[in-house]
Amino acid sequence: MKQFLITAITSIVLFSSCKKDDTPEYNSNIKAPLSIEFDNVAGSSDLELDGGYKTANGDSIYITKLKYYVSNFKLTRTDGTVYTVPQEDSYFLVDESDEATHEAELEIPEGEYKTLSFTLGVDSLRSTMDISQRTGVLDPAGAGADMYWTWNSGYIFFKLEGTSPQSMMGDVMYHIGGFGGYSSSTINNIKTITLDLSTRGVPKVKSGKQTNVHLFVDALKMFTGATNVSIAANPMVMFDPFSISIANNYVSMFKHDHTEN
Ligand SMILES: [Cu+2]
Repeated sequence: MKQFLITAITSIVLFSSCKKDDTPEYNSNIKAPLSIEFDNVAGSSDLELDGGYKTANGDSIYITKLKYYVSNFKLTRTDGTVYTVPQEDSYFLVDESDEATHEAELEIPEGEYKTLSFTLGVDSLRSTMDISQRTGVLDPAGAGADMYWTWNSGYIFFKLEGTSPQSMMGDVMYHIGGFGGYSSSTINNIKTITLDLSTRGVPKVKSGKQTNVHLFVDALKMFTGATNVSIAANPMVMFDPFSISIANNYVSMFKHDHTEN
């Protein structure tokens, strides 16, 4: 009887201590899926191709194309340690016209993460690598074909095209790139984006489930910030010093909206 009581009490204690522990156990040796969703918007509206929008300057724009590279993902755990996604698995080309490209699928160690950081564009190291190291979305003869300047051997990081009544020729074209070139005196528009994930839902990454960090990307931010962009004055910007002002504006287009845990 005494033996039975001890066993019973022990199992109650074990059972209840097990039940009380409702924080999920993470194993940082196990990798689990985390998707980063790039949900393109235009101000407070969802972005639709051929949709008409107003810029901060009051200009009208009909956006027909929006594409940009995101790469070099890094995540900081709630305990402050950092996980860097292996570089080969870290290049994505978001294309508004192709739904399948709106999520960057990552595999990262189980855990809770408070900060997300990534490059908007393609880092200079990869930009100058042999063509054999630039495959998939970086293949200038394939998926990256309209995102590469052969004359400049560099990627277009961000491309927005459309039409506007404020443009003298009707078209608008913003092709923003510039990795710094082979000498440091050329345009460098590589931007690092860092987003706090702690206030709108910390992702709890665990194997056996899909976790999604949902970002809003406001394309109209390229027209406003330190420089208000007038379409009449700058309907076409490519590899040009004014691209620096546009890139300084569009760094603020990313916002963490929520997380699906
Ligand atoms: Cu969502």
